[in-house]
Amino acid sequence: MKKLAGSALLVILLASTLPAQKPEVGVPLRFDQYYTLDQVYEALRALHKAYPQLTTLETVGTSEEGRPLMAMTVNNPKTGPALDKPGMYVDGNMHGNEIQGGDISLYLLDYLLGGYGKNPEVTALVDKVCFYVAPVVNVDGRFHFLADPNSPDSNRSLRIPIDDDKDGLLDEDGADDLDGDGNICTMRKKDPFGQYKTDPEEPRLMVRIKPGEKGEWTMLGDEGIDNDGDGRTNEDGEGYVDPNRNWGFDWAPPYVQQGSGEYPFQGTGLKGLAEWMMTKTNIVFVWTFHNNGGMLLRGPSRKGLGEFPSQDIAVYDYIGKQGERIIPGYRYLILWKDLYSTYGDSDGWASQLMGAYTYCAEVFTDESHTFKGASERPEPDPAREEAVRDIFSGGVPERERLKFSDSVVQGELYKPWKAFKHPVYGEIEIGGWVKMSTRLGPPFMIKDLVHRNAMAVLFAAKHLPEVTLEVPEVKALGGNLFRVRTRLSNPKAVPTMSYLAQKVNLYPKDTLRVSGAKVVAGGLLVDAYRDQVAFKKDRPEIQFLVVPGFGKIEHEFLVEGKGELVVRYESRHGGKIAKTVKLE
Ligand SMILES: [Ca+2]
Ligand SMILES: [Ca+2]
Ligand SMILES: [Ca+2]
Ligand SMILES: [Ca+2]
Ligand SMILES: [Zn+2]
Repeated sequence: MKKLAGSALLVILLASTLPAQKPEVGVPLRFDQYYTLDQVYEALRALHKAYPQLTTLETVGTSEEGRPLMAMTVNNPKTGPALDKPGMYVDGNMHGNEIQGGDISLYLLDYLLGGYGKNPEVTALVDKVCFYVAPVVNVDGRFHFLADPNSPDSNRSLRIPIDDDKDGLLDEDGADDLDGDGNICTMRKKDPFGQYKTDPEEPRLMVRIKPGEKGEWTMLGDEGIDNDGDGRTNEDGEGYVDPNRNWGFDWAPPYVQQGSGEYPFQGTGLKGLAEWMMTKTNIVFVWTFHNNGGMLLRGPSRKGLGEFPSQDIAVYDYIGKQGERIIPGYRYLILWKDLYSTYGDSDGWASQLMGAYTYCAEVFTDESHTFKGASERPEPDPAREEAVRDIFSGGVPERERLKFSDSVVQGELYKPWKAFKHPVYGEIEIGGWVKMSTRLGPPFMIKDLVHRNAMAVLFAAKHLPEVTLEVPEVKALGGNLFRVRTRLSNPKAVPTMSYLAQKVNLYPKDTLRVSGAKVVAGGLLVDAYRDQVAFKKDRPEIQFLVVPGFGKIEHEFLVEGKGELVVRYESRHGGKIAKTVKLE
């Protein structure tokens, strides 16, 4: 062995004994692993540092445990202030364990900012649209899900202690990582009178026995002990306040809607976010990322809220069906009808109180962890395709997911059963699906998922209203009298105000104002060929209107005067435009 100088030896020793340095988060961001909460913050700061002109980074709320809820605005100030452009709002990770939304949001930001000035489509979009992105809504949830032992389904809640079992104690008995492997897995016990037996096709799985069959196992639920000695195990874990049942529209108490919290917007971060959103009056789309099942859901969240106006459904269908094509395997569905009814969710709040078009994307499909070759797949059954209600029962069986784990990620998703001595149950076994399974694709799948979901958002963003104002006619009628016709047109799918917002008179419609001359009469031009005008009786110089999707709206004014006439259009969702014409 070659003799090493003392200092060189020391370096080698240090390198081999110290833990690897956490790689710094730099731009462009990487999507080969899920970001921890700290890395999400770092990534947002890195994006802001790299693109200071195009971004604003704000803390819009503070969580129960004091963590900042951060949101980034992407707007090019050279093409106008943010509020003068149609707004696209995106958030993710409202449920603490549904972490992909955070990564999709970061990808969207990185893609927009990195592509600006390079890709003409992206450049045009950033110049036209204002993006509001809150990658992680449940910051405490993301932190704890990744840092603490969990199952794929735990740590969804806001960190508001709730006495779930009404015993006077708060969050006194959550699941426990008995074997210290960082996962909350499942407990089973050998029991000749148990209700389960070993799956004959897959010895790691258990199946329920049929009447007359001999049992082999009793399933004891999530890993854990009875922390408070009340005879029940894991009956009161953290929360539970469901951040997507705590919004202030159509909220219902917990005895009607489980997990709704003690009152609407009890979540401090959630409240801050909602208040911030309310100031962004230009938000047209609210796109929220959850997991899982491969669904692009639109409202209403409850049947009792009534169906959306048909013109709005046309918009939802147009965007939703294109989303299905961009993200293979995803289905565009209706929340209450195809999934379940919910009270107090963010979709209802955003569509009914902000007048936004709202999609809830349940990302990650069972199909993506299937283990069937193309020739092994059953022919599509048209009857099943019709029955979208069967979406959960039609999932990929555990056996198949286990084969996927074995062969595609070398067993990483499932812990083999291992003996454990439980203080109450005695000799048991612990094993099953690990935290980073089931709802979350393994890291090699992240990039495809974040890219396709971000592209569905971009398709919607491309269909935000793009209003043009023309003055096709200034006709002298003699004296100082002129006939002026205006045309507002929009070649995109989305109108400048949702029909739901119009129906409930949620906020003032768009305005078209004529100034610089006396407006004698003015109104909607119903038929340009026959000169039919629906004249507005009072204040004809201000017209209230909505520019439809893929359409136009025309007005006619009779004005008296000379010189310059100014026509000004203002809209929450359609921007601001002014045009000057000469009366001569
Ligand atoms: Ca309790
Ligand atoms: Ca464990
Ligand atoms: Ca207990
Ligand atoms: Ca426990
Ligand atoms: Zn969710």
